[in-house]
Amino acid sequence: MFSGKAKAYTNIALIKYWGKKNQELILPMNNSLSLTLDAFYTETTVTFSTEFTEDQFYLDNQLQDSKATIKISRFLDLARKKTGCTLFAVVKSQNFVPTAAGLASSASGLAALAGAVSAALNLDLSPIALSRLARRGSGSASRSVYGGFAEWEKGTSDETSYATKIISNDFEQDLSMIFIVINDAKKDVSSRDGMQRTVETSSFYDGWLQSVPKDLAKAKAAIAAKDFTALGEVTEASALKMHGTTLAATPPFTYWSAESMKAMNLVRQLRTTGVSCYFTMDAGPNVKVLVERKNEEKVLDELAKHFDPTQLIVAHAGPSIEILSTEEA
Ligand code: 2P0
Repeated sequence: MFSGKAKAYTNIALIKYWGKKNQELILPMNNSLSLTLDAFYTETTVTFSTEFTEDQFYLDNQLQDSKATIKISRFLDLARKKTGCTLFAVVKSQNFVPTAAGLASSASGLAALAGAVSAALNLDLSPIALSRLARRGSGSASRSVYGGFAEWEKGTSDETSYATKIISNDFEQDLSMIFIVINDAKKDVSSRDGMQRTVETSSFYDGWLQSVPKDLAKAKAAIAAKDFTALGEVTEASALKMHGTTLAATPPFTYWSAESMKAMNLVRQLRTTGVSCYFTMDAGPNVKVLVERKNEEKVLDELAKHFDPTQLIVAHAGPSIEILSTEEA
């Protein structure tokens, strides 16, 4: 019996990943840049044993159906192939999210799975190799291998597409990200389907791709200079451009709800009163507000006038992936 356990934190992209050029290998169309956060994480244990007759996947103590398990099996196959291991595995994953807010993240989940399986099979992977493996599970997971800021280099092949840490002189310690949790009755378009539809049909997609290198350079320069305003401006611009592409897809779609718009407007209003803060959004209606830690209370107080306190979750920069144990029995 071999077992490994890992803990990985989620990350939020400041420069977004949106679109794949290779869906099988998960090679993205553009580089992305993220901040790993401390508030949400996943702990995963993978155990291989001769006694198991199939792969099983438990999420938050619930045995998952065959659809969810097949995805995990395919991912395990990548690691099994590396070592010639033919054993079945039991995967137990626990998502740690402050409220029942539906913020489960594939970034922390697939990064933790990659860490746990590599520990169980003694793959002895470098951070780059672990990032490449995590990427095969979910693109954004490639960035959760690192604490603080990370950049996922799009690359041109399985070998050359991976994330690396951005050296930041601890700038990330000055930052807070406030999640405004917006639950919406609308049927979701998954990020996987949404980005693919956009690549294939959106007349705005070329504009998105052209704008990313400049935004990425601005974000990296802002991090190097510890320039919060510049980082906030480019973060908000990247999110708006990404979301703009969905409006020109066929059929068109949006992740924004009326509550998302209300939150974004509040952030803009706060800026007009001299409080520096910026928003970003991902493939859902929640809004995340980037703010300097010194202004966190001020922004929270203002948001609390318009949203229920249970909708507001504060996160700070989080650490890199942790391999918690490797056991052989
Ligand atoms: C990001 N998102 O950069 C972007 C911004 C959502 C919007 O990465 O298909 O779960 O598994 O590679 O990583 C969410 O997509 O997608 C995501 P797959 P993933 O964070």
